[in-house]
Amino acid sequence: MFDTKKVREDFPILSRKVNGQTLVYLDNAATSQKPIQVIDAISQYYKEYNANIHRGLHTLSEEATIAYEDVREKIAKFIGARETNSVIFTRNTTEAINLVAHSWGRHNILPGDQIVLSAMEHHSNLVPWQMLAKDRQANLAFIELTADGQLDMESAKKVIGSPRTKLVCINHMSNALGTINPVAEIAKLARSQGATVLIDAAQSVPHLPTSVQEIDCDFLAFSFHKMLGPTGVGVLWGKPELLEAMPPFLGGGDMISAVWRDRATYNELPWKFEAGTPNIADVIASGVAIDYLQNLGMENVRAHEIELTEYALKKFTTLNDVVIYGPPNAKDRGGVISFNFAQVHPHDLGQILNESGIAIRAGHHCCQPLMRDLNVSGTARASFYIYNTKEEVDLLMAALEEANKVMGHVAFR
Ligand code: 7TS
Repeated sequence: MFDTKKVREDFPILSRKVNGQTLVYLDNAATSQKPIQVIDAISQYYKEYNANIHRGLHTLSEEATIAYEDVREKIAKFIGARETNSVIFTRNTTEAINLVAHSWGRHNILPGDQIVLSAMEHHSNLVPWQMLAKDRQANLAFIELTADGQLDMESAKKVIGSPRTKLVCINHMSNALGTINPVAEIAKLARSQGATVLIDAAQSVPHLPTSVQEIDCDFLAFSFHKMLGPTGVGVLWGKPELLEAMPPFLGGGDMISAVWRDRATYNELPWKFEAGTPNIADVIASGVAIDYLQNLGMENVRAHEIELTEYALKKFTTLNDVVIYGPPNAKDRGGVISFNFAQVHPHDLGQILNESGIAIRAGHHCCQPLMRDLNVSGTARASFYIYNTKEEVDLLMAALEEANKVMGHVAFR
């Protein structure tokens, strides 16, 4: 296990004050904070070797190209992918999923086909499929959830088992419930129907050891800003044979092989899907984020989160009038705790906690259909990462107790 106190020293933002109190940052499911090593890598690139990649013959361009392409290799290893050219850089998870919806979806989904999702998908893994279904006259079908916020596997078998199922898109870890989904099992079910599988790994790659070979999926999408990296870098991993067969998503520079007035041939993988100048500095810094996580060890990252989540869940049960969503056991969930108090609106809670320097999130978490199923307008959500401590959980609990006392009382009057 790593030393959390030592880890914290690498994060300059953690020593800032918010409303006179030391920041307690518990909004990691939205975006993580960045260690100084990542911040420095960005400025080092601009200070020392800023140049466009893949084009110049000069030293700066060569250095930038090597640094950029090295990150692709690191990512392939990090997610257990065999081929480096199966890693495509995008802006974020959302763009990665849209790439598949446009490029694979519009060439493979036929009228009457079924796209299977779950009832706990983020809008990013829902709206692109709604758009595709509308475009192709296909249908969406949903795996329902159990009362404790897990996938109902009977429902999964039934829905995926339809002979019309062509595509299954599911998150590995829910940003709203924290649930870790049995994605390998889902992928196996899908495969037995000959369906293609996309995993929204936005919450899992930052927090769990991940292997695309073990999951045996066709596509996997995630964002670096949730795993110590900068904003503006996402990844789509895809099986090379699928990516080879897909047309480009965006047209322009870098994605071509040869261009005539009336036509073009396309570059090979992965560049076929990377039109225009990419986010060079942030991709390079994302490589440093991977180094950081690998130094800690992803098994240790996971163990730290189980420990914190178990600790927090136990403390939550001592609070009055609180409902916790998602699985009761920390081993079935990531470091995300969604909750509501009977008498306090989650937005009020967020504001009150902010007065104590505690950053949580309140709202629908981009999961409006799930909120409707839960019959709530939103939830309050605390989410942990490598630098969070039990002391911070204690501060959260004390602030929640106080807020419930004050606001619950106001509501009662
Ligand atoms: N999928 C899941 C499961 C997510 O949690 C998020 C972002 C996305 C997709 C989209 O990622 P992006 O990088 O393209 O924005 N989730 C959250 C959240 O929970 N609060 O803010 C963003």
